[in-house]
Amino acid sequence: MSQARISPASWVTEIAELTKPENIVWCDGSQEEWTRLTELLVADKTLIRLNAVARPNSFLARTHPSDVARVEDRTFICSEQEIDAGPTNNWRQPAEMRALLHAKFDGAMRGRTLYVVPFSMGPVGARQARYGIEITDSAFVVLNMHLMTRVTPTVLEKISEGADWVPALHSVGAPRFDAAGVALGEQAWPCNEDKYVVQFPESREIWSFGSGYGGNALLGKKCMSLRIGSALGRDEGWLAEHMLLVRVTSPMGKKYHIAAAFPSACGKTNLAMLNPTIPGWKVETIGDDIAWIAPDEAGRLRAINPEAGFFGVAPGTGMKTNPIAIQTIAANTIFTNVALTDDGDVWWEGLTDEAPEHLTDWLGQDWAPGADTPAAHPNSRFTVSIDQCPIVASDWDSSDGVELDAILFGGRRATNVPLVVEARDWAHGVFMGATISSEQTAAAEGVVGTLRRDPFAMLPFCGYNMGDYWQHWLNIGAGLEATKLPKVFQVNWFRKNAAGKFLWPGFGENSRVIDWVIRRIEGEVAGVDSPIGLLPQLDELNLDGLEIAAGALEELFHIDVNSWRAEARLTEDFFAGFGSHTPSAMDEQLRELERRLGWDPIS
Ligand code: OXD
Ligand code: MN
Repeated sequence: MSQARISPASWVTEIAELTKPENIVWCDGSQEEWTRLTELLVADKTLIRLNAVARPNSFLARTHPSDVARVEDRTFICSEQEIDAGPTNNWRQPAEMRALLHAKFDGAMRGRTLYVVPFSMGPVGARQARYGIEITDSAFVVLNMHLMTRVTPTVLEKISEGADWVPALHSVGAPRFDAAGVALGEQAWPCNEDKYVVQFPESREIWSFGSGYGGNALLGKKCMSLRIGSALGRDEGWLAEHMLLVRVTSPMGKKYHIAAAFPSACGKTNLAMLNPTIPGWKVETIGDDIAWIAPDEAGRLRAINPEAGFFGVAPGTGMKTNPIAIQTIAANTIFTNVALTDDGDVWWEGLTDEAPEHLTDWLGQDWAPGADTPAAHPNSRFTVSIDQCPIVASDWDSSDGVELDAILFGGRRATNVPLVVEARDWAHGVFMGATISSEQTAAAEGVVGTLRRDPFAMLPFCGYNMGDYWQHWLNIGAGLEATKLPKVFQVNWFRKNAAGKFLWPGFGENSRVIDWVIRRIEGEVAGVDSPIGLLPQLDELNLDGLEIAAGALEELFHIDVNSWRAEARLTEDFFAGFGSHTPSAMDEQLRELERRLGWDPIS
């Protein structure tokens, strides 16, 4: 459980004594701070200022080639009991990890500035907001936190009035001097080969060492909003989810709110900025990565996006795939590991059909079309404030959040999973979330290959035992009236035909699936029962103006009973991995699926 905390000032003093920085700066999230730190980082070559006409107030950073992504194998959940971290997390005994981290952080900031960044996840003062203070020795992290969170001294006032907060300590792990004061030299992108991203879910603390990149270092995101957030949600009766959040307005002018969980790199940002191809529909963005969902006084689930920015994957983002994202990043954006054009702008694979004739790639090397390596790193990113999104909902940061009407679960499945299927009830929806998966390799149609399971798209982000997390989802539903719960659907944009071609065009055409989801909410269409849930009758889908190959629609909804039986076997093994922590309701759902597949399981 959360312990009473020392004051932020005492914590900063304690950490400064351990890390021994040259100086301490308390950050306020102001424009002046942005200007000062960007100038500092341009001067020391951490940032390249982009062409001010093409991309005003925007910057490019190139990381060390070894510091380019989240480090899941170096991410730890240090609960007191190993079983509370569960089989999907790396666990270390907290005292052992604390001792190890103290040794790592001892002197880690010598010669550097220690920045204190007070931040809020969610609107300051909102019921669902939670506060944190990140200590970091990276000015680059401070700038990214400006865009991704609400950095403001008001958080310190709230804390002094008694609000709880999460201490989040970060160091790139590259001191400029050793203990004897001997200069160690400065790397272009300081980081450490030995990395630790550590969450202590009981004491709600984060310690991150060795990386300056993304989710490893911007501690408000995955570490606080998901790993610590999920543990808070378990104890306080709410849900911290890896979900986008959108408002959809129908041609009748009625507004609906949808949250959707997809594993990383399955198009969450694209769906969050959906450009509907069917006339009369409108989508407004509320969030693209994380939703905090809590029951309200009326017994409905309400959601907020705790973040304030997007940390989006650049490659594949172009005018054809996501024109809204392209408009969003027209200015005031930090790019990481994308390519640089000769006129000082950015480029990545998929931004345009053809690459410029010459680029400087993400490693700083000359690059020309036809090169063996991509110009931008596949996990290169843009960081930008959500305010810049042209379709952001005007009340995206309302303290009240939005009432959820539907929850979607999606994976990247070449086989088996239909374009859309509705859960029979909440427990069946939890089963759908628990069994999200993607094929490890593109398996042939009708054959289930090795499945990479990513339950609720939370595999790397759940701060406690995944089996207990499923039970928590069940409990949330059981505590509310069934008619007030959002409807749950499974979607799959990625099903392929036997020749390996996508059956569904995706992107803006996914609005046709949303249209069906909403007509189900309104009870305007009946669907048709199937062993795996309620499917659309084909004539219930709005396909006006869509060119789709003959037979593709039937294939998109085909339920191959043998493949589903094989999949049920894999699910059985998967559930077995959580032992007694698999809720009995999940085993019952599996039995029910098997029964509906007309299969008498040999158990
Ligand atoms: C992300 C991720 O960066 O899920 O959002 O990896
Ligand atoms: Mn994500």
